[in-house]
Amino acid sequence: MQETVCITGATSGFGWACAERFAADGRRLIVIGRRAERLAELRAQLGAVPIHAVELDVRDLSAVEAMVRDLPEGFRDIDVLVNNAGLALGLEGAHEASLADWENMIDTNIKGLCYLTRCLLPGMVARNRGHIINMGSVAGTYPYPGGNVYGATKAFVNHFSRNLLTDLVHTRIRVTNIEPGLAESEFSLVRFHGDQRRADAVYQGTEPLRPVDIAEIVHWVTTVPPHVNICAVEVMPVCQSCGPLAVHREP
Ligand code: NDP
Ligand code: 8X3
Repeated sequence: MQETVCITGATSGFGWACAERFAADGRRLIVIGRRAERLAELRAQLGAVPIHAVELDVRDLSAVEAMVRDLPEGFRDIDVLVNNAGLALGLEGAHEASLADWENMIDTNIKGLCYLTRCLLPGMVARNRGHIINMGSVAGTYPYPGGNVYGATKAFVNHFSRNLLTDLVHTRIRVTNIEPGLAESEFSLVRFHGDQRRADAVYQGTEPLRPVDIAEIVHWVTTVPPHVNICAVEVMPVCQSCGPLAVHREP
């Protein structure tokens, strides 16, 4: 039977690359994002693959519920959910960061991910079959200046993934948290509210991870034998490491 894979945030970066990777493997796809023109582009690029594209804001619970309710025949039994939609906004210290940005990150990275999970899990449990792959981050483990709420949302994703496993231990459902480090996509352009020069500077002089690197890992965790669960994958480019603990010294 052909597996159905649902990918949020498929209009760019990791999500787009995951759609290409799973399409190459002959999976049936549900691709989700807010930008309709990108969804149309993705659909055109993937050609003959069975694909259901949904223009959806994951922060909107009733829209998520409607999306699940209205899934067309052939796309209802989702085998893999890639909870990838997410964003960082700003890099200011906690005392000067934008509260609107904080709310947006919490609503997208935490609440949106919970909405998709909660709405799709009952079907997976009823079928005793499924895999939830959450897009965490190294920022969920290692703090850095200005990471404040973004890092905290990814720490939520890490712990939520582990808690899901405990709730689902009586089932065949798998849960994986992918935790990438520096990767080049539209991530920094979004973080810096469209400032291309600031975004480019993030990757200058580095060889960052590419979306295709992450897509390979996301695909791989679905291909191990059914009794094996890859709980978490932390991945950084070779040019990155975790920093030393900081000590402030008076001059
Ligand atoms: P991109 O900005 O390239 O892609 C983000 C995707 O999320 C887009 O498809 C965007 O689609 C979608 N998205 C954002 N908000 C919403 C929303 N409210 N509803 C639906 N879709 C939404 O970034 P990446 O591919 O790099 O990021 C993907 C995930 O990986 C994120 O969760 C990010 O936090 C995480 N990550 C990224 C790293 C990096 O360095 N790049 C490292 C570690 C983790 P649209 O705008 O069309 O809605
Ligand atoms: C994205 C990686 O280090 O920019 O989650 O926060 S980082």
